[in-house]
Amino acid sequence: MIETWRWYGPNDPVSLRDIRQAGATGIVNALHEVPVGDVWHLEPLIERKRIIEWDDSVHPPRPTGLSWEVVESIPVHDSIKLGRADRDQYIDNYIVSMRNVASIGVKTLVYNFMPVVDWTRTNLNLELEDGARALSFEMSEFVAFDVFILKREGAENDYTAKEIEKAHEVFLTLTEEQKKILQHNIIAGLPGSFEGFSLEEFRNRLAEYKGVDNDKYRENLAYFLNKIIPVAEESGMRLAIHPDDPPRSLFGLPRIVSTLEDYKQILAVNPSPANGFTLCTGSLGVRADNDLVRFVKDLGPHIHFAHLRSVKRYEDGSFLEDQHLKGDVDLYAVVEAILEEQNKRYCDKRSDFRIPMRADHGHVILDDLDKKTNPGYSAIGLLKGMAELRGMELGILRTKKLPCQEQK
Ligand code: DNO
Repeated sequence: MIETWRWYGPNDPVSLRDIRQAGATGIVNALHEVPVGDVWHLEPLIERKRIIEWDDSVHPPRPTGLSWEVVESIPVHDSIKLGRADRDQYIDNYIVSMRNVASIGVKTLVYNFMPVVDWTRTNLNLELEDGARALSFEMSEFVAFDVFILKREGAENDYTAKEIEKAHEVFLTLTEEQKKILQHNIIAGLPGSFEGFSLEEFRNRLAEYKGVDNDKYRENLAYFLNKIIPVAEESGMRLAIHPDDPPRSLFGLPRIVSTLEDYKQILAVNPSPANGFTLCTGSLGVRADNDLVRFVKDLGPHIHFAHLRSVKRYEDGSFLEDQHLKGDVDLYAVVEAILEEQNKRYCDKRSDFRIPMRADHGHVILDDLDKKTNPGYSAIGLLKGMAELRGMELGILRTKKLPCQEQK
């Protein structure tokens, strides 16, 4: 696999040097500063690529040894998601951005089709027994926010009486400060999600999705895909849609990238090799009925990127982001399946036989506990996860008989 690392750009507290020392060779980056819907112009892309790939603190500048492998993500404008009359203009912008990204040599593009909220957690600082801090999603806190803080119309119909009762108990224990933090965690936008809202803005945004059910939403995605897949093909790009995180409906919104069936429907829009997926094991792994090895076996040639992390699932739908090799996701089995897929590609002489992966979200541990870090993206926790995954990959490659062995 190609070991990549998500870097948030020049303001990321994790430096490119840190990333090199962690052993990654690929960078995952985005122009986070560009507003959703605007074009990503060539100059800032070239500049960003230069910063990533060239160290000019020395003269003459020398290569950093890092290459910009993946763009994650160019966000998709609401007009496209909602199928509004002005969507073509935003799709045209998207296409210009894609061409610009391809022209600087970045060929893997992540995007998502989650409505209104991107990845969602209730707690960004859950203290674990050993003092480490983790991200988690507590169902009753989420329901408490939806029903008692946001007071979304009809919210109570989306939950069982028991869930609402439990959420009410939780709500009553929350201080004003805790309510604010909960609201902030859920709707203020996590890193990489591009947008954040106030309560009022959030209500308005949700209102726009009234009447957009999964079928309609799928049509809107298909319309978008039918326009961008030919562009990806022409420019040698691989599209990698990111799954819903968590993989179930939130706030009564449509959700169409949560299961293997969903992935297959996306592929059915156009089976082009360019039409592909991010296998995010932590997002998909929140559902016990998602068999992740099956995803790799059934969709193998279309898996263009892997986010590797694990979650611990709870009965009521809550989950905790666990250590990479702990929790309920069997990453050993997933990595083994990915290596088999790589081997098939190698036998088939595909030039993209090495699948980029990144250790996704680590715990905040050691010195990072005293630092300001991006939720999920503190250096030492990610370094630990990546080192564990790297060792596991090597172990599998050394012991497994693969028909076209050489795939490093
Ligand atoms: C969280 C990430 C998301 C993801 C985007 C993709 O860590 O998995 O931010 O990158 O949803 O568009």
